[in-house]
Amino acid sequence: PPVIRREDYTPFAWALPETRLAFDLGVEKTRVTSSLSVEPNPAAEPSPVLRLNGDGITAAQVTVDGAEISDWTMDGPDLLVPLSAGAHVVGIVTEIDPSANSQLMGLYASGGMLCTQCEAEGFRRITFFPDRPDVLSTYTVTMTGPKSLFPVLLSNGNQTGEGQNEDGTHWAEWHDPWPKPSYLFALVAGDLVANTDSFTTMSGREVDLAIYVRDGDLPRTDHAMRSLIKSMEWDEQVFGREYDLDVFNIVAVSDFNMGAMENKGLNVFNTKYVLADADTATDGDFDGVEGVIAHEYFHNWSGNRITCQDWFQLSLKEGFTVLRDQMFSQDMQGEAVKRIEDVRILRGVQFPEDSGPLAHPIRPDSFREISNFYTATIYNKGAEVIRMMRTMCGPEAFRKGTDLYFDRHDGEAATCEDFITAMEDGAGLDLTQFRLWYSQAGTPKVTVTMNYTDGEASLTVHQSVPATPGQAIKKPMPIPLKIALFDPATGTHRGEELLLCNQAEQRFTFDGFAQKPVLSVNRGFSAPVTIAREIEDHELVFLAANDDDAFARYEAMQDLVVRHLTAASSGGLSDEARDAARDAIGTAFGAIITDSALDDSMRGELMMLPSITYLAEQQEVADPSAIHQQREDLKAWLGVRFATELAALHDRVSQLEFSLEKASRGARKVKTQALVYLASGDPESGSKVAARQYDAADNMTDRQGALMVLAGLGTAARTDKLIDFHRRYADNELVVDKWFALQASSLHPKAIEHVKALAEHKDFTLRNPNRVRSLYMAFAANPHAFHAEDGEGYRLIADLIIALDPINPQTAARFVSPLGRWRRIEPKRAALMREQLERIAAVKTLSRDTFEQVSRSLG
Ligand code: B3K
Ligand code: ZN
Repeated sequence: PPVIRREDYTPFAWALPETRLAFDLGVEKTRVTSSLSVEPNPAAEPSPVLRLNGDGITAAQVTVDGAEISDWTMDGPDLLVPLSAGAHVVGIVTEIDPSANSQLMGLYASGGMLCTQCEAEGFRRITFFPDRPDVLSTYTVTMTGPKSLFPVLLSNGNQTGEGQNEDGTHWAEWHDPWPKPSYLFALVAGDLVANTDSFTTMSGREVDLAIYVRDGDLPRTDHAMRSLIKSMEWDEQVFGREYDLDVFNIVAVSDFNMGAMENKGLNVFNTKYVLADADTATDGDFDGVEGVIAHEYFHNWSGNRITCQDWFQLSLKEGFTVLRDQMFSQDMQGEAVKRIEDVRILRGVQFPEDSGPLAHPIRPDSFREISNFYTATIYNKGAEVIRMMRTMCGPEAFRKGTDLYFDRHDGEAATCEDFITAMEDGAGLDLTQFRLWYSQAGTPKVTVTMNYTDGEASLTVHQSVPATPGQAIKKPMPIPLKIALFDPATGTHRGEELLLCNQAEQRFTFDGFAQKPVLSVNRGFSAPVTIAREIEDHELVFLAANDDDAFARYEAMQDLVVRHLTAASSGGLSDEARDAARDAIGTAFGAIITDSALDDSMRGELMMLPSITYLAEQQEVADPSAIHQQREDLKAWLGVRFATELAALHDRVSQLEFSLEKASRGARKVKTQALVYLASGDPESGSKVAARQYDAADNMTDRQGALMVLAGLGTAARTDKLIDFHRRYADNELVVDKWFALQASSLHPKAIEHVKALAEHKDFTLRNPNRVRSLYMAFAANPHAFHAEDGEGYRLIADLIIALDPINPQTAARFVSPLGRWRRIEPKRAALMREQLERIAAVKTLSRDTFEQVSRSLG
């Protein structure tokens, strides 16, 4: 498959002011008749042919200005129509089989309904079209189909007509007045019911809201509706953005490759991000719904009104929209805890990506398959980069910058450069050097050392950006570091400072200290970098107890544990050194679980040990089983050392009534955290507490938490509760997904055997991405099982990739990156991982998606 390069961008030769689509709908056969009005694009080189992209489709008929033509040709998958200069109407008929579409790109069938997914290049599987984001057109869509099968017919924009036919079919016409690229097209036809509401916009326009689901799912849509309304309000208040159609529709679909899709006026969602009630969804699931609803809604401005010139600009809409949804969730749920969660995701997923074979800048320079670039780098690092702009200029100036961006580029297909320039002009930033964040991959490493003499503290900040594939040499970047210097005697500091570090090495001095201050650095995670600081354990204990920046407090606790586990798992830690480190960790941990000034949801964050992935990331070459072992040992030690306090904590929070309020949610978080340590310290009694928590649960958070702990134990309660859980929720596919995931991610020594057995379970299928992910993503993210010494975990994932690739290449390719980490794993396992990558590479019929990921990983 060819490489596509950013530098090769040229505008399309033709403009398409209007697009008419008529769908004659059937699950096995759908006929698509398009009518494209085209005219030469004055901004492009003229061309005597109109190139229309296709993928796996053939044209039954092609007309130009009403007359059938026969001199059209195919160039690979694309249709070429010769055209003289001037305006024309090109008509094309295609026939497709939605029921055979297992890739879930284009028009496909899911549980009897028909739906679409077009981003990035799915529209070309429906009809021939210039399927690129910079060709904007106004769409009018007519759908006709049997009313019994498809009582609901939806597309983008506003409904403009409907009617019955004598043969039992009916039809609907939808018109979207906003010109849009083809990737934002959507169609849904099915037997659905709706939760409806309405919203009055800031200028007083009434918008009808509807969330469409299968019949039985209606009671689980209230949280999604509330989230939508809150998102609409928030975007008006915080970004000044108003909604622009008379309707906003959301449809929930069970078979979906990702979370959701922001199609204009018709968002299509994975059921996982719509359906939630206390019995079937955890607090985390509730937050996921709120965050994804917000994300897709916010795309209406950052993505739809202003879209991307080409797919290299993907972070223009995704990075910005992730920042917007993070800010929204921070406002809804509390700033500190949400920030910690977002950083945990960044470090757990994006940092490893940035230090591995798939590293790429947030604005990539080339790709083979764009689906492979919907990554944590484009999304989450992209959000961090824009967040840094906001940190540097402050919220008011930032708003001026975004206002200018929306104003200047409304209705356009823009570039990251356009966004940067609008920020410079509107927010008053000079981003000349900052642009490097768009072009350089790799997580900067920052080292901070402090010299203290005669009342003066001087900080030396050194930065380097590691080499990444295709980028050997890097330049220093502007890194905004928030710091504070604490007086250890008083436990206070004299104000936060923002240091802008933009050279390889810099020195900052501060004076007037009676004794050596304690450094709190990268407060609020002001820059997406790794920090190495010279600091004593007792100073970290001090910060973990006293820092007034919640993130920094969390970070101090993490650092304390990371240092110890890194040393312990690389071997050669003396007994005295271990005791000293555990003592320090114990002091900090004890303070956290007993500090009555701390709210429980923050307590829950502070109690969490760093993940194995994050710990492995700290070492050039890691031994996952050594890290796992040391981490488990520490957990058990804490569980024993604090058995009384943890039991008391578990008791206290178990008294609280269920509600979705902050205090009650915090209590649930701490409840399962306490259980985790108790069970680790004493599996027998922990199992009893877990079984009690399971039985007493009146909500999924407590029930899943208890079952998660039980799934890792070898007790009888494990089997009992797993059977009970499946029986209780057998008809709820999202909860059955949890049942698979809990077993695949368990600490049980036989997790790998369990996964093999579950793959044969009657409820398992490769056709449903949620189910595949619930078993195999959970497994690939379970280090002790995935990294089994004999390589069985690697083989299992390779087998999956090979089996899934012909069915759903986009989802299959997502499983390559866990194997691609081989360079950072100890040599024996690394060889076994590589061997599996080579086995996949040897498959002749590999999809473009999987081929690209495997070859980069071997590279
Ligand atoms: N824009 C979509 C992602 C589409 C992924 C296509 N492979 C969802 C989102 O980011 O909001
Ligand atoms: Zn998005």
